Amino acid sequence: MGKKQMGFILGFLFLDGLLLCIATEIHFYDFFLKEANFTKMCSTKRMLTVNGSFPGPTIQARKGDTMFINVINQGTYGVTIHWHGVKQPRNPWSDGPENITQCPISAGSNFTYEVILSTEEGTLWWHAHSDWTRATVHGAIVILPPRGKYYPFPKPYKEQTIILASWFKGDVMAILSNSIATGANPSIEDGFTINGEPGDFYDCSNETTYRLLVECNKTYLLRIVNAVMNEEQFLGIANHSLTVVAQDAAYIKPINTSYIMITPGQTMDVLFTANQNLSHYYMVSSPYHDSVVTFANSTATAIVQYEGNYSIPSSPFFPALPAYNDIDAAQNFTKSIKSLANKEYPIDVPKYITTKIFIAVSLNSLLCPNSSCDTDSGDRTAASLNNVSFDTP
Ligand SMILES: [Cu+2]
Repeated sequence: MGKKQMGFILGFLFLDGLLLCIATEIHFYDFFLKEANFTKMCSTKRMLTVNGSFPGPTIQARKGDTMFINVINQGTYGVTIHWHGVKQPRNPWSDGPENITQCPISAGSNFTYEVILSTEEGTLWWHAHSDWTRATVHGAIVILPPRGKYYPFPKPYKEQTIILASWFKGDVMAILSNSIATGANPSIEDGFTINGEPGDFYDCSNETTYRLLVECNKTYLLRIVNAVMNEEQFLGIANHSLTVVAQDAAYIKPINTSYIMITPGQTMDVLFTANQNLSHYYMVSSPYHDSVVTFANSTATAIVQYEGNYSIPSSPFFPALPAYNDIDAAQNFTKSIKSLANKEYPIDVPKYITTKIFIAVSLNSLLCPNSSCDTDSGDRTAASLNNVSFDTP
């Protein structure tokens, strides 16, 4: 696809008189931002993509490598791309937030990002960082261990990225600009997708449901990205237990569980073994929602399908996920996440604090002239830090 070539940097380190040779690689990708037609849930729309695909292309490197991604904007408005979770030490110029570290890449021009990997290892993702374009412009970043090293868990038979996303039948830019103009909340998504497909429970979606073919007794590594716009998600696979081994490109103490709860922007690496009877099993992603605000209460499905000869069930097995408002289930899962923090993967948490900073995060009312906004109060809601909101320049 966009990958052109690869180079090598050889670094030399003197340690206790030993000459160590560290090879890191340079990777080059081309991202063509362009509009494409997609039909889902019985309706067709034109939307911005990278290289015409939804989700966009996966980019892959090893820990410590550098990636150069040339973004060529063939769309109709300015966009930036953010490399979510890449720390980019001393390299904010390639971080991507629009109007924070760079101007938008205007239509008809290009910009080359230098994405420097340092401590990250596992799965991250990239997404547009302009308005709501990330709804359709996103993809996975796979960061393998350095050459000669391996995962701190048994080698999976195969790996698969699983990208959860929102699907809006309308144009996301129009939804956002309408919300800004009227002050009303933006309309909610029409559904959710797994690897670009809504699955059996949505209209006009049976034929395209994403299927993961598995071989009996083999173990698979799922690199899960929650690219959903605003909803946390519960995810599980019927009859199969999951083992979470990494989160946000950092290894954790393995968690055995029947479901995960993953927030928008979060990534998780999850192992599962195909150790059930030859059959079809639903992988289900549905929202976790603990407030009274309206949300898209619907379910995206994929099918984990065993290879071999057997009679196909009339309907795949369905997992028992927590109820959408099960706060205990969400918190119990989140509380079980602990850094791997062993000898080979140590962590360095500062223990002596010299300065305490209090930051109040809140949702406030922003007054509209003469209560003219299209909301119950006539004013709009806006998020703030220490009661200060933010306006892009
Ligand atoms: Cu992000």
